[in-house]
Amino acid sequence: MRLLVTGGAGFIGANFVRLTLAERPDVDVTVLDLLTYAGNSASLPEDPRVTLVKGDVADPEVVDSLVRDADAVVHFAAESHNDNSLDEPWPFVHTNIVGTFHLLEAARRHGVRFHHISTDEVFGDLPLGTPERFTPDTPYNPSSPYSSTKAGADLLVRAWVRSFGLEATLSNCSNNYGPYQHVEKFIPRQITTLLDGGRAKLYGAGLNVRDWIHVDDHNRAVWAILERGKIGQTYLIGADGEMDNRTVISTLLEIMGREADDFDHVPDRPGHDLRYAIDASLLRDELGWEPEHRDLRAGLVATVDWYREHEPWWRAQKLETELRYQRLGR
Ligand code: NAD
Ligand code: TDX
Repeated sequence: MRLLVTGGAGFIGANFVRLTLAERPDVDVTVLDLLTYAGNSASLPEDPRVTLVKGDVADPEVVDSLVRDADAVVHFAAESHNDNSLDEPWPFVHTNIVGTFHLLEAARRHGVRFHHISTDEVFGDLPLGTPERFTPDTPYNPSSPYSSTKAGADLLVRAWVRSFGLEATLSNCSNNYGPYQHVEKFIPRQITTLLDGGRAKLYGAGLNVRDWIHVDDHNRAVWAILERGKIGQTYLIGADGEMDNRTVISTLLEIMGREADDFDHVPDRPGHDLRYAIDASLLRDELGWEPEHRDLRAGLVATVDWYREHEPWWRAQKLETELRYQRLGR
C-alpha cells in the first residue's frame, strides 16, 4: 500500500510516519510537505520506505500526480499556529482552504480514499467549570483565522462526500503533545525556555483549559479510522486529558526542579478560547480505540526528557520563535 501523507515533516505528521513504519510493514509512505518554518526533514527517519517530496498542497499539478499514485491520502498539512494566524491570516487561507480544495479535487478525479485531519477548535470554546464536551453534532463556531480556515476545510470535505461520493473520513482532535513539536507551541515553548534558564510564559491568568492527548494516541486513532471508519463520518479524538494552562506550567516547573513562581504572566492572546473538551465515545464504541497514554504528568516527564536530549533538533527554531513572540508582545 502507498500512502500519501501531506504535512509529514510537521509534528503530528512526522510522528504518524514513524508509527506507520514501525507498525505497518506493508505500507510505503510519500510525504508531500512545503517545509515551511514548521516543517523539518530531520523529523523524518531516513528509510527506503519514505519518499519526501517538497511541494505545496495548493499546487494542483504536484498534488494531482502524487494523489494519482497513492492508495490513500492522510491530510495533515496546515498552517497550525493560532498566534501566527492573528498576525498574518493569508497563509492559513492558502494552505488550509485552497490546499484542501486541490487535494479533494485530485482524490475525486482518481477515486482515492481520503482522511482529513482537523481540530476541536472548529467548535469554538466551552465555558470553564462545566461538564459540557464537544460531540460530532456540536455546531461549528470557530474563533480565530486558524480555526475558521480549518472549519472551512472540514466543510469542503463533507460537501465532497455528499455531492461527489468521495470516500472520505474526518477527525477532529484535541491538543497534542509529544516529541518533534515546534517550539512555538505551549508545552515545548515552556520546556525549551526553562532548559535555557528562562522563565515560563503564561498567557493572561492561565485559567484556559486544553484537553491534552499524546500524539501517538491521536495517530493510532487515525489508523483505526482509515481502516475501519465509516465513510462520511466525523470522529472526535480525545483522551480525557483536561488541564488548565497554569497547572501545566506548575507541573513542568516541578518536573524540571524549578521554583513554583518561575513564570511570567504575559499579555493574553486576542479572542483566546477558554476551554476545549472532547467526547470521544463514538471512536471508542464504534472502532474500539482506547488511549495508551493516560497519565499526563508521566507524558510531560517523557517530553521534557526528549527535548533535553534533542537540543540540536530544536535549537535553530528557538531564537527565531522567541523573536517573533517578542514582536507580538507575548
Ligand atoms: P505543524 O505546523 O507542526 O506541521 C504542519 C506541516 O505542514 C509542516 O511540516 C509544514 O511544512 C507543512 N505545510 C504547511 N503548509 C504547507 C503547504 N502549503 N503545502 C505542504 N505542506 C505544508 O502542525 P501539526 O501540529 O503537526 O498539525 C498537523 C495537523 O493536525 C494540522 O492539520 C492541524 O490543524 C491538526 N491538529 C493539530 C493539533 C495540535 O495539537 N497540534 C490538534 C488537532 C489537530
Ligand atoms: O507561551 C504560551 N503561553 C500560553 O499560555 C503559548 C504558546 C500558549 N499559551 C496558551 C494558549 C493556549 O491556551 O496555552 C494554550 C495552548 O496554546 P497552543 O500550544 O498555541 O495551542 P492552541 O492554541 O490550543 O492550539 C493547538 O491545539 C489545537 C494547536 O496549535 C492547533 O494546531 C490545534 O488545532
